[in-house]
Amino acid sequence: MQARIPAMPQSRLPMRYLLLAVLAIAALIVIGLAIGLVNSLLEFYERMANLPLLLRVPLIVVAAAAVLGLALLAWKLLRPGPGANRRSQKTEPLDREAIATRVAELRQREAEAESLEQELIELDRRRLSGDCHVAVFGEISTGKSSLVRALAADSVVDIDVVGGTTRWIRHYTGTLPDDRKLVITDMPGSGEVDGAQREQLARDEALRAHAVVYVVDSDLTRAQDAELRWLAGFGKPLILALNKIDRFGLDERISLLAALGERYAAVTRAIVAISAGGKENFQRKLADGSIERVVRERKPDVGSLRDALMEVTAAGAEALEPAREAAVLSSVDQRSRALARIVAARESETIVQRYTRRAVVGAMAAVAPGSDIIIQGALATAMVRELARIHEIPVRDIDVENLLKRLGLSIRNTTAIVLAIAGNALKAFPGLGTLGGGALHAIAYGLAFDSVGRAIAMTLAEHARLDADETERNIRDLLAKPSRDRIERVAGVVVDRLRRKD
Ligand SMILES: Nc1nc2c(ncn2[C@@H]2O[C@H](COP(=O)(O)OP(=O)(O)OP(=O)(O)O)[C@@H](O)[C@H]2O)c(=O)[nH]1
Ligand SMILES: [Mg+2]
Repeated sequence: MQARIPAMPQSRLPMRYLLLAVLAIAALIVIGLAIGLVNSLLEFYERMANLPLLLRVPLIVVAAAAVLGLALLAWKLLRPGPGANRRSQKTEPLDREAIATRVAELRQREAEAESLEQELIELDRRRLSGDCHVAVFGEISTGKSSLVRALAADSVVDIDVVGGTTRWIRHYTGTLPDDRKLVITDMPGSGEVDGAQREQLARDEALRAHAVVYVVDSDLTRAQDAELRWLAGFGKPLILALNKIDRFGLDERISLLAALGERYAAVTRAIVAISAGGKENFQRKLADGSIERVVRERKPDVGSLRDALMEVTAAGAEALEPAREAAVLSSVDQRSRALARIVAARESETIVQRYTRRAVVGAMAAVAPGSDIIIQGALATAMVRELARIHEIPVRDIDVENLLKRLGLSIRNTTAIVLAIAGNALKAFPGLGTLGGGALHAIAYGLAFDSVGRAIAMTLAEHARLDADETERNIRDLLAKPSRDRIERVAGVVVDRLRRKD
């Protein structure tokens, strides 16, 4: 700050002249080029006009084809790829119906989607109630409960010096100076050690409210800054309340508020300084000379916050509903996508296991099991199709075919490695070694098939398409370090099969 002020004006003067000179030269060059271009165009036009028609027409056709070809090439190079398409899908406005459908589907797939369903029911319930909800949010012990009590004077609210006093979400009714009622929510504080679950509870509730009061009792920490900006991102009215101002002197108060204003005016609707009250301890000297410790309620001073609340909720719950709904839907959308990914991973595991089992059994039935079965096998195709369906990714037959062809080649190149792993598996599991070469091949084949399935599932989950390069990389990784669990499972199928044969 200091260095910027004195030196700048003088040192800037010669720079400006230099800049002006450079600009003037650049302007002259541009004008010269433009004149040259116009001249060339006119000359070209004249020469074309002088050409006989028989020569002129083919020239025009060739030029038009060249321009068209160039445009097509540009379109091919610049058009957004499938990945970009998928990304833009995510920024589309949230579709309530699509989200509800996904949640219902997840419920059918036995996913833990009940809380998401409840969230949507609560969304409607609050809309129909017509109440205006204000959430009091902030880190532990910043004075949220004291503030709720000051705003909803008749309520009994838990207040304690010990952080983490409020453990559940509770609603109270407060009355504004213009007699309008607000449902005010007290909630657990964020930033509590081991309080991640309660913090999530509070964050979800903050999204359900029409407006949020973010309470701090000093300048914001990095974590508070991030939390405030996260809340602001939902576009709902957000008030920053600096609490416990009774602890600051007037100068300190003014400079703190100015600093907050500079940083957060753009993301909040109002920044207010308050004293929510709370309890104060002091000592009193009695007539007999003894000292008595007294705890008494501090007188709250929350007028500026009441005014700010009156202003931000003036339009009423209905007007604030779209932003509230968008916030809740965005949360449900994110959570349901995350859950869908978990369910897809779980279902993929089952599918890969099922098909690997079938493939191993098939391979043992064949005379000389080899990697070609992976390429051509109807089993592999069916597995890819099922995996794609689970990940909700449409795939064309030709894409599946091409992918399997390519993976078959790469598996063939790694057959030696797979056989070596299978050989080690035979050694690692006593008794397997006596099963002979057929068993070795079957285990190798099972491991390869299992790796293909897993690699495809991983690629679909991460890239949302059948990316051959990525799948090959995943296969290599999986084959490089097959887990004991996988080897055991594949070997188990082989042993089981052989026993049955016996
Ligand atoms: N000096 C001062 N202390 C306050 C004020 N408001 C609250 N406090 C004190 O801050 C401490 C925490 O108050 P609570 O209202 O329980 O804070 P909370 O944010 O609800 O805390 P948790 O529920 O534990 O997250 C208590 O000791 C209050 O007495 C205030 O305006 N000034
Ligand atoms: Mg509390």
